Amino acid sequence: MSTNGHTAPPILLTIAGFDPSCGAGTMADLKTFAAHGCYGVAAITSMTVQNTQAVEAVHNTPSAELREQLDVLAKDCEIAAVKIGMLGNRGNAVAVGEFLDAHKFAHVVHDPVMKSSTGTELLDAGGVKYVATELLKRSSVITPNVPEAEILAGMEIKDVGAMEAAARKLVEMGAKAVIVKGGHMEKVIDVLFDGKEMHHLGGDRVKVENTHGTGCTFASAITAQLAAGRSLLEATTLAKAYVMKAIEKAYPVGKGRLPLDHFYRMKIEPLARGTHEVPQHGLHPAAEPATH
Ligand code: PXL
Repeated sequence: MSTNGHTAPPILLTIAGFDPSCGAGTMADLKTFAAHGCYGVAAITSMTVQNTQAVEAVHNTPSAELREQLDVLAKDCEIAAVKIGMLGNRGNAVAVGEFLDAHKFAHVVHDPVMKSSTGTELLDAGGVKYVATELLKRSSVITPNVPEAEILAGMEIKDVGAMEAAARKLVEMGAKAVIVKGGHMEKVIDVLFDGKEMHHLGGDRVKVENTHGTGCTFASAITAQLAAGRSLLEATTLAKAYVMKAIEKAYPVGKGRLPLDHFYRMKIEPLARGTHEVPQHGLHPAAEPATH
């Protein structure tokens, strides 16, 4: 093993789609991991063709290739936790299910993405069925939004009571814990059920409609907090605070939805450009500021 004496931070694996505009999917996940001091590795389930305005096409990774990506990482890195996002289709969902069975990961956070915020299908019907009957049993926690919880639990959700009922139903179906995200509801409450206790997580209404990648960011922040040893309730509370702040600080990159500012914390205090960052042997002369 090559080492320089430094210890690696927790290594987190995201299994999700690639969004070239980098607001959602693996890139949102990797930015969130980095913002939490973790090292992210990624297996791509799907190459989406999208910008901040729309998803124009979806090219799912062939399942055999996804398997190769997962195996090459697992045989090399000590993975502290796994985050699952867009799967694309049943074949890829099954590949992920088999991967989880082959390696017993300490934490698996599954955001059961089904559609993009602009309405494009990101998981086929067979995939939805596999998630409901098989994959949800293999996660530490699943984080559906209300439309996804309606599909997985097979019930209509109109209020917080129904969000609770759906969370209970998903636990009956085999999920260890469920967070039903109420971002689409009148009252912005997330419901967390761990099979024993029901918790409500409140929050200010932030403009989720205008942003992109909030679900990916939330699930990734939970993953990082779980890997840091926090309880699910603590992890979720901290992840919610992080995502709300990152939404508040979202900025325009293209002409469409706003990507979050995953690194807002770095701007609370200006980054110290201290002399400690200058190599001991000094900078190459070409890098010195020009004299006037
Ligand atoms: O936000 C859901 C989502 C997840 N993953 C990928 C996406 C999207 C939405 O567009 O593109 C790759």
